[in-house]
Amino acid sequence: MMPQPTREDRFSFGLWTVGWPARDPFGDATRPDLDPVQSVHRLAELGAWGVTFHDDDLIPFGTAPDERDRIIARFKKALDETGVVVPMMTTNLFTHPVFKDGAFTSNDRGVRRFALRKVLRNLDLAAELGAKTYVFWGGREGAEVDSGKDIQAALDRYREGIDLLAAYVKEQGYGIRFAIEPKPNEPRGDILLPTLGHALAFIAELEHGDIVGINPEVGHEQMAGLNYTSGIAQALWAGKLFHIDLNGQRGVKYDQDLVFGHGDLLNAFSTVDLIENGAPGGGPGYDGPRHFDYKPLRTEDVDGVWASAAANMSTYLLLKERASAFRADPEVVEAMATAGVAELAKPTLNPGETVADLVADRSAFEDYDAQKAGERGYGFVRLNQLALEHVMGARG
Ligand code: GLO
Ligand code: NI
Ligand code: NI
Ligand code: NI
Repeated sequence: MMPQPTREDRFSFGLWTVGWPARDPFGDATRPDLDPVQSVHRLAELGAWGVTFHDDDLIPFGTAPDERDRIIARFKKALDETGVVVPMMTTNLFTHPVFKDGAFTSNDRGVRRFALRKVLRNLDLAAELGAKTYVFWGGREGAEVDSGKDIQAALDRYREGIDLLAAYVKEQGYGIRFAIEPKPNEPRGDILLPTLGHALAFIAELEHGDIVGINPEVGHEQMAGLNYTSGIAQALWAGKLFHIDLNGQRGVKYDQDLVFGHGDLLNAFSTVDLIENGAPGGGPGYDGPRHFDYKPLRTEDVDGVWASAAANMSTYLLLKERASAFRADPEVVEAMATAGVAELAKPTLNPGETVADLVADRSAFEDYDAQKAGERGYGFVRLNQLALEHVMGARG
C-alpha cells in the first residue's frame, strides 16, 4: 500500500514545476501550458497542501493592472475552493531579456532599479496571500566573462538590494522571511552565491540578516558535488534553513530537477531522516514546508505530469516510513553506539575545564594510547548497510 499524502504532510509545489511545458535549449515545448487554477485543483486532489509561484507564473510579464487584479481574484477563488495555501512566493528575475546580465547585480543601474520595483510589487501580493517565505534565486546574477563583472561591486549591490527589500518587509510588518537559493551555474556560466556556504557567508554581511535564511535545493548542491544532507545540517545549525527545494539529480551535470529520490536515493533517505527525526544529538530541526522544485521529464504527457507530482510525495512518505523504522531498529541503535554517533554530542572539555586543565591532564596526551585509539573500528559501513537495507524494505 502506497502511503497517501494529506495536508498535514505540508507538501508544496511550484506552479512552474508541474506547469513546465518542457521547452529546453534544444527543443520546443512538448506539453501545453497549464492553467494555474487547474493546477491548484489538481494538486489539491493529489493531497498537496501548498502552491508556490513566481509573479510571472500567475501574471504574465507586462499584464495591465486591471487584468492583473482579475487574474489574482480568480486564483484566490481557487485557493478558497480547495483550501490550498501559498506558503512561499518568489520573483521571476531571469526570463525577460532585460535581466540577461542579472537583476540586483546587472551592470546596468536602470535594470537594478526595475528589478527592485518588480520584487516590491510582488512582496505586497505575497503578504496579501499570506506567504511566510519569499525566495530569491539569483539565476542571472552572475557572469561568463571574468573581466566583465566586478564581483565585489556585484556583492555590494546584491547586499544593497536584499537589505532594502528586507527593510521594506519589516516596515510594512509583513512577517515574511527571505530565503536565498544557491546554485553554482545555469543559466549563467557562474552564478553568485553558488553554494549554500557562500549564501550563509553573504547573509552574515547583511544589515537585516536576521530575517534572511536559505532555500537549498537538492540538485543545486549536488551540481557542485556537495552532500545535500550535510549542507542542510549546517544551515539548521546556523538557524538559517528557512525553506527547502526537494528534487533529484544524478551527478555533476546540468540541472536535472528529477523527481525527489530519483537521483541519489541514499542521500534522499538521510535528508528525510534529518528533516523528520532531527539530528541524533538533538540539534535544531526543520519545521517548514516540504517543497518540491522538480520538472516532469520532457518525455511525459499531461497524465505523466500528475503521476510525477504524486511520485515526489509518495517517495517522501516512503522514505519517512523507512527512516522511522531505521531509527527504531535495535541493531541500528547498537551500530550507532559502536560508531560513537551520540558521543559527538558531548562537549570535548568537561564543564568548567580550562585550557590549563586540559594541558595538565596527562591522560589526554602523555598517557593517551593513540596507537590503540587508531585501531578502533567505527563500523560506518555496517551502519550504512543497515540504512540501505531499510531503504530497500529488507527490514521491518
Ligand atoms: C532554478 C531554481 C528555481 C527557483 C525558483 C524559486 O534552478 O531552482 O526554480 O527554485 O526560482 O525562486
Ligand atoms: Ni534545479
Ligand atoms: Ni533548480
Ligand atoms: Ni529551486
